This record gives sequence, C-alpha cells and structure tokens, in this order.
Amino acid sequence: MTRAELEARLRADAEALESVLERTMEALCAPDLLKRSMAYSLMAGGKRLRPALCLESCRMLGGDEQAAMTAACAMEMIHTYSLVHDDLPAMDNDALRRGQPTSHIVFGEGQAILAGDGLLSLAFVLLSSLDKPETLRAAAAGAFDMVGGQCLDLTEPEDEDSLFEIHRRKTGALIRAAVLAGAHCASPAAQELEALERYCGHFGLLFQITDDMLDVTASTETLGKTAGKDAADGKLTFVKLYGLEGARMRAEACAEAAREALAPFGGRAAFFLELTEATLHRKA
Ligand code: GRG
Repeated sequence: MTRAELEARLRADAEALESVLERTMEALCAPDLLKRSMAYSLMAGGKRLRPALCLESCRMLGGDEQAAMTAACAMEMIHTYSLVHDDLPAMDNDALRRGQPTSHIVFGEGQAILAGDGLLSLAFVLLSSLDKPETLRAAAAGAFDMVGGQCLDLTEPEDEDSLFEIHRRKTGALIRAAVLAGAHCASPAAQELEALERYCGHFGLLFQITDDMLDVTASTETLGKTAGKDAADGKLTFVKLYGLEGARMRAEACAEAAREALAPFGGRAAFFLELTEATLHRKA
C-alpha cells in the first residue's frame, strides 16, 4: 500500500465513521445540552485512528464490517471521553483540543464531566447491542486500563519504568482494544490474536513516543492542542528521558518491531505496515 492509498483509506474510514456517529447522536434520547456537549467534542475531527484500527483489523481478518463500524464508533466515544476528562482543570487543565476550545471552556466543568460520562456510557450501549462478548470485553478492558494509566500519570512518574507502564496503559490499552475489538468481529485464530497483541504493544509505544516528539517539534496550530505543554508542565516524557534524537531512535526500533509482528499476516497486513511507517514520520 502506498502512502497516498493509506491516506485515502484513512479518509474513507473517517468519513464513513463520521456519518454513523452523526446519525447515532441525532437519534440519541437525552437532554439537548448533553447531546450538544457530547457531539461538540465527538464531531470535532481528530485523526480517527482508533476507529481505523478497529475497522482495518476486522477487514484484514475478513470479519463483519458492520459490527466493526459499531465497535469503531464506540472506540472513538471512549477515546473522546478520555480527552474531555483529561483536559479538565483537575487533570491536565488544557484550553484547546482538536483545534477548538475544550469542553469545560465552552460548557463549564460540570457539563464537560457529564459529556465524558455520556460518551463512555453510550459506547457501552453500542457495544452491548452487538452480541459479541469478546469485542465488548476487549473494549471494556482497554477503557479500564486507560483509567489506570491516567491514575498513575497523576502521581507524576519519575523514572523510565513508570513512564513505560503509564503509556502501556494510557495510550497502548485503547489502541490494543480497538484492534482486538475489530479482530473479534471476525473469527481470529489464537496465533493471529497473539500477533496482533504484539503489534499493538510496539505500535502503541511508537504512537506515544512520536506524540512526545511532536509536543516539542510541532506547532499548536498543526496539533490542534497546546504544543510544548509537557515541557512547560515539567512532565516526564520520552523526549525528556532520551532527548529528541534518542526518542527518534526508540521510535524507529518500535516501528521495526511492529513491522516484524505483522509478518504472520503477509500481504494482508499492507494497511498496518504503511500506517506504522506513516506514524513513525507523522507531523501531527
Ligand atoms: C481521563 C480516563 C482519562 C484518561 C485520559 C487520553 C488520555 C488519557 C489523556 C490525553 C493526553 C495524552 C497525551 C494521552 C496519550 C494518548 C494520546 C496520544 C491521545 C491523543 O490521541 P490522538 O493524537 O488524538 O489520536 P485525536 O484528537 O487525533 O483523536
């Protein structure tokens, strides 16, 4: 798969996702303010990475794409909830996300908390409608692990081991959940699941290391969130730990290990191979 083909596929996946998200939000029976605050963050764009991972792992294994689309919507809702809550004054206290003022700036803190609660709950309403226990279990485990990562992050890690542990949970768990939720919309063999889990471990770390690199190399405008915030807050990041060049080398090693993990899938892994390469060199 070429870079242009990858980008076209990501765009198509995102467009399909957004139209289902829009319909889902319109059909929602809830107070108008809650619907508006949930939709405000959910429909604000973003890379839609987790839905793409979910849809593409299902596709790679020849599964039920309609079920994967429902799971993909749920994954994006869980992800968006985590961003809304992470931006709250009690957490990371950020005013900009996905290129627009954060939920608590627009709706107030109470409503932002509820918008996140609503998104998380709705995700599980969708997942429970699927009658696919493994998909539900993968998403639930990922969401729970992510909360654990955030809990550890609030304790301000000081060493390398705790930084890896936090990001395995905080970033890695939802990426893994998205891939496995999609895979379970097919009938994956045990070896395929093991290979996907290995891939997710390396890809999740790659995604976080490049996220830390972008915090110091990219602009607020490009990122749609406040650039340089980690450094300004004195946070321990992979860049602080290894330096920019060291972080780049770690990212390359992660990408290489991620590619190796995909070997059992042969040509079927074309999307994931190119996504790994694109993530290594991402600019946003
Ligand atoms: C509040 C329970 C709770 C969890 C918060 C997601 C998160 C955990 C914190 C956000 C800060 C952060 C750097 C998290 C690591 C994961 C990450 C890189 C999130 C941003 O994901 P992108 O870049 O965002 O895919 P878009 O907006 O493109 O979807």
